[in-house]
Amino acid sequence: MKPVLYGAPLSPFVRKVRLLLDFKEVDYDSKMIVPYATPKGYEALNPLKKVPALVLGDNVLADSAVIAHFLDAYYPEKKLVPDDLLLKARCEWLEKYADYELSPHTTFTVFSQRILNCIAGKQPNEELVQKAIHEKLPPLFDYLESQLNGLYFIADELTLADISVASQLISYEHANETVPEDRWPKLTQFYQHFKQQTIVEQVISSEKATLTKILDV
Ligand SMILES: N[C@@H](CCC(=O)N[C@@H](CS)C(=O)NCC(=O)O)C(=O)O
Repeated sequence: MKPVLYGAPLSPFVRKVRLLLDFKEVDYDSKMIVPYATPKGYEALNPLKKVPALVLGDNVLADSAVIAHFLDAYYPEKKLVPDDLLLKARCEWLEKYADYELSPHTTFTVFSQRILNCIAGKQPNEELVQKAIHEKLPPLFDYLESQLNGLYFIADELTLADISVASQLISYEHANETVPEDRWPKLTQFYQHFKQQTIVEQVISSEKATLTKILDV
């Protein structure tokens, strides 16, 4: 029974689940659901009408964190959530930090203003974008910088915490912004290393192709 992931690949929350499935080498199907334009009936999969949602047989799950933790336990090969209780809690914290602290700025301001507005034929509000880049994100990046002691956020291995943070930074980069290396060298090194993995390169290049296609229309 293959899981079916509903969502749009440019969503960082969908990307998080896709990357988790790809790293775990789990075969899955995808169904395109465009956020803010969900088809009638989608609320049966996610009552908030947000992406992602996941269907596995007769079971339906909503919310990227819920989905990711379920999938990690359901397919126990190559665990991406640590078993150790304290490391697991730290992983959950960093995932929550990415999903709820970074995303309002990386995704819902910078990416939304520059990319979604462009797709909708609207001008970005650069004032909001600049405020996110220069006022809102620096303290959040400072915290992430303080949490890194190498190439990963937790111990010496890839976890869902890395995937969650990087998923937000990928949206930021799609909107032509990166973390400046001179101010946040550890975060930059983490992100560059994360992106160099073949699985991530493939996801990013397919997203870039999608973006080019949408923006060229
Ligand atoms: N906490 C949720 C956030 C999901 C989310 O906000 N998805 C956005 C796309 S990036 C969405 O579907 N927005 C549509 C809406 O708010 O109506 C998760 O992790 O799944």
